[in-house]
Amino acid sequence: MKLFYSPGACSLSPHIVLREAGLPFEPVLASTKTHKLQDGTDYYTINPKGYVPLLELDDGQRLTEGPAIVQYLADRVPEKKLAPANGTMARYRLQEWLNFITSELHKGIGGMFNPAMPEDGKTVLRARAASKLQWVDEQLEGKQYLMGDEFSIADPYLFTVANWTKPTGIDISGMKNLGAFQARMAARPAVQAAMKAEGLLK
Ligand SMILES: N[C@@H](CCC(=O)N[C@@H](CS)C(=O)NCC(=O)O)C(=O)O
Repeated sequence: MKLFYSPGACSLSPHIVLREAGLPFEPVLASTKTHKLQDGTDYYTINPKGYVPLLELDDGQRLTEGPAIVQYLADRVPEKKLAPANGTMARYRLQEWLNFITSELHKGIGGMFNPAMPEDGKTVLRARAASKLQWVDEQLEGKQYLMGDEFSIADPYLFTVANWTKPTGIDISGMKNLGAFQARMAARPAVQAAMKAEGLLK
């Protein structure tokens, strides 16, 4: 498989999941700024949507949308228990988290990276993201991970978007559970390996 990614972008989530899953893959850099691969290929010819992540399967099929990609990967290795079994209530709980992160956090926080976003807009997005993260912080009370004491594919997604609070100026210093979650995630070998591979860690 090939994972098309850009350093530190939302593609870090499936990148971590690939490493947690222990599945062989080739990371392919697709800059979100230039929309070009390192060999000059126009990324729109690979993903007409223009964005990362994209997972190219061994049979050539291409899968987009982070929440779909991470579920596909988890279902490839059920023995790793990265996601509850399909059809169970726990799976819907996982999907509840993935959808919350993608629609309520990812797009709001990510929007602040848009150079065309005016300062007023950033202020609104910052406050909105902070209140949603405050809610996440409350949900993490007494838990190691979003789904409880077991790691799941929702966790790298939250970790990735919560990392964006620093460059976007969202203050999470008072969110102790979220801070502890970020530190717990950062200590996982798969997270460190993915971050090193993306040049985010030495
Ligand atoms: N709906 C997509 C959104 C992916 C997305 O927003 N990717 C960003 C990076 S975090 C990107 O590649 N932006 C560049 C662009 O849209 O051209 C998903 O959840 O996978």
